[in-house]
Amino acid sequence: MFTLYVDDHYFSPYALSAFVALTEKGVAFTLETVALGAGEQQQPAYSALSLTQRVPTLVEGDFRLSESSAIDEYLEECFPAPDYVALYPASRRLRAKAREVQAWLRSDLGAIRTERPTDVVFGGLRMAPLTPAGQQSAEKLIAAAGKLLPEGQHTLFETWSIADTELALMLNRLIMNGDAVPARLAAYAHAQWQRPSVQRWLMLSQQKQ
Ligand SMILES: N[C@@H](CCC(=O)N[C@@H](CS)C(=O)NCC(=O)O)C(=O)O
Repeated sequence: MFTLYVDDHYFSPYALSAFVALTEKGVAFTLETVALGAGEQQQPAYSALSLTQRVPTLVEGDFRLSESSAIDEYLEECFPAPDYVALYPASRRLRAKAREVQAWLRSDLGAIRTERPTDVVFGGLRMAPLTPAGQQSAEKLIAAAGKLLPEGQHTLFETWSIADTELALMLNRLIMNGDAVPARLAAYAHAQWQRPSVQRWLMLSQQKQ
């Protein structure tokens, strides 16, 4: 019924989000990979499917959807709780807060994304110490995550949400490189990384290397 297009190295944080969303919903889907390094995303076969010529793209019959947060929201509407795992909190305000986290992680913290690419998380790469701009981004992330995460909890809200996977990934860019992150946030990111849907992605990524 569904086909999800992701990058062929399984390094894309956005593809991870859509993959986790589909996996959590427990619906059958086929995975296809796009060789980004070879420019396959710009070739006619893929650009006919993806408005943005980026991964991820979800295909359902003649319906095609790119942009990971749009995919997450679409799946949430197609497969709502309580029959399916919820990707977003039930309360309107908390749902808005989850979307706030998702939007922020996509639009800010560029220095972390540059200096700590996801190769660090999925490919074992280790990078040079953070520049002052990277350090400033790291401090901003740590301060915000510290405010968002309730004491003694391993989820941002009462139950897991897709924002947890995304925030944990951003923290893991630092943690897995050996950068200083408070123990409470490191424990949160570690717990999030044990989620079976994330582990499935990690297996795919490891098989590729
Ligand atoms: N805002 C998009 C970002 C997607 C994106 O940047 N994907 C990257 C891989 S991480 C990509 O396809 N890059 C190939 C290119 O831009 O040519 C989303 O959330 O899906």
